[in-house]
Amino acid sequence: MHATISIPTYVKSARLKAWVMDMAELLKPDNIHWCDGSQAEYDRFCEELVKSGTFTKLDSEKRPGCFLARSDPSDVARVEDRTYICSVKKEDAGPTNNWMDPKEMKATLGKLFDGAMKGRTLYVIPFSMGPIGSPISYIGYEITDSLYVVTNMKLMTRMGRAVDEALGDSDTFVPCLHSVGMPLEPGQKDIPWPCNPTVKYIVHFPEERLIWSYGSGYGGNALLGKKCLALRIASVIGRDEGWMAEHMLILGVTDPKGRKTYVAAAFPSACGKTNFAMLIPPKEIEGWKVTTIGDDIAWLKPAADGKLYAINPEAGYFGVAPGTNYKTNPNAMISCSKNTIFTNVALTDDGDVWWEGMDGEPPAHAIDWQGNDWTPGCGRKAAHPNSRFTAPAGQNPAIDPDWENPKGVPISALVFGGRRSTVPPLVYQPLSWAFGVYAAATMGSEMTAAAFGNIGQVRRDPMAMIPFCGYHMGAYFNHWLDMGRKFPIPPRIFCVNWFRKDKDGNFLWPGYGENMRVLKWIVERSNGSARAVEGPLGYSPTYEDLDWRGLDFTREQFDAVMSVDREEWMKELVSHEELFIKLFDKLPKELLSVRDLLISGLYRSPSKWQPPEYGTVNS
Ligand code: O2Y
Ligand code: MN
Repeated sequence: MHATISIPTYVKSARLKAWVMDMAELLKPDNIHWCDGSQAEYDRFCEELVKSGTFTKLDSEKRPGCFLARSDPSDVARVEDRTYICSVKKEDAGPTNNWMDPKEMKATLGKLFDGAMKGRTLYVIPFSMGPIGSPISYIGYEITDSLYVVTNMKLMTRMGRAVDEALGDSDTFVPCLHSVGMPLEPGQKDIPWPCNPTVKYIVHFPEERLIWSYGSGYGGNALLGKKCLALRIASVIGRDEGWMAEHMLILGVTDPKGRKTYVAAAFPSACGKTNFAMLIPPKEIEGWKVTTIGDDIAWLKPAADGKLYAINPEAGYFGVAPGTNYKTNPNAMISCSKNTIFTNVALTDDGDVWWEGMDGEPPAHAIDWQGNDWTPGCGRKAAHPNSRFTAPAGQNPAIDPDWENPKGVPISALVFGGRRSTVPPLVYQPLSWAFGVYAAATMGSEMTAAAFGNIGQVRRDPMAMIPFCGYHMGAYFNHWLDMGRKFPIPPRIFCVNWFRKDKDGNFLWPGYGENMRVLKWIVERSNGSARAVEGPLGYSPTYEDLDWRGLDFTREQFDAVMSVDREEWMKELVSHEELFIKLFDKLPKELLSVRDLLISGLYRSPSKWQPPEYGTVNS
């Protein structure tokens, strides 16, 4: 006996109704629930999750409206090796994506999904990526058997009846199918974190704009609006429609005269992206303020006024907890102080949460992310390194007043940064859009964990999009070059590196709030008011061009973090070859010319270049 569907009368889309009915027939759930997205529904679901043991309610004074979930130890992060782009032709997915023939993949997954929701409830989640009704937004529908996913989607997206009403009788939505891959036999008791410990598939069909995810209940594998829709599928839609879906934060900078400049910035995972999105300027940089539009994803569209407009398609933060504290990111700490779902952090004896790197002393005792007793010095981490808080974006004290503006905000600068202990300087501005695309295409990060290779080895992560581009990376570079031709004056491109170290392994730049000094120069430069000198990589500030009020940072220190070493850069440019050879069939050959120009620029400069003292050159 399987469930019958009762589709709300306000649901009008024939395609949507047919898809849900087909899926229900395949998945064979015991019950079906169409989410209305109301607070009452969310509260009821949280109560159910507490009863089933998935959620622990936290202390209502210390963390009002907050819950803690512990995942299965086999299900703690995005699984890149199980993520597929199933384009019709293999060459369209490119060499940086896993690929399988879509028919073959559908046959494999069709068998897994057959009866996958037996003993469970099928939830239909209507969601909008971006403000409901914005011309830049996109509607998705996620079918899932995980109530944890439903509650997280409520915080991360605009979800519920208003989306059904906005869709009306249109057929334009992205169907997203998700199952934890653990059907229940009659009488079988459920477990707090159902998943399939051995079989996981995160699959995208770009031509059909369709997503199928099986076996995992965690983060980017299961909250399908985020990486799957808003990046992998949206990057394909953007390529086809002339816009860009990017792995970028968006922030607003207000200067002392009240003028606002918006900046979008791409950093690979583990480079302090959320901290930069919520940066608090040092008090000495008087009158400057940073506000947040988004911390992870930007949709960027050219508008009729010749400018590039951006929205944050998300409505919440799925932020990494360890290392977040009132020094590194006070705004994130306040964002997750209430109405938040925590996943895989530690539970303290007084009903609060704790993670490594939180302010103050560690608790004398806690329950760790696996549900075991934990004490300081026990030799284990209390929180999983990829533990998360899911918090509503509106709780960020620095949220920008225009974060839900359906028009988006005009972007003046695009910033790219990797994690490199040597080679790239603190900041520079490539000479042109094409030089900027080259720099972004070749950005990389040194491994901090052995997940992808040897520690210290550089992993190329073009535009921080390697795990998230839904098509061939070479074609993606071409799309970037094309986009630059759409504007009378394209946004300025900048490269930053907060992570350069000296010979003894000490960071050369203090980072965090001090990054405001670099951001201020970027903003002033984008608005045409900051000076720069031309060097081998492009334009750079001199020591005099950065605002040093409140920071003791000498000219020697500045030279050390800004220098460009010809030998190092020659090796760097040679190492780009590996990526270019990999992508050669679709690589825009313009990028090879840019590299030639960079090589000749390096030869024309001193072997160790640093920004000259102001006044010694024309600037
Ligand atoms: O492991 C996951 O599922 C989360 S990954 C993630 C979450 C929020 C923002 N960015 C990322 C990322 O990997 O870039
Ligand atoms: Mn991310």
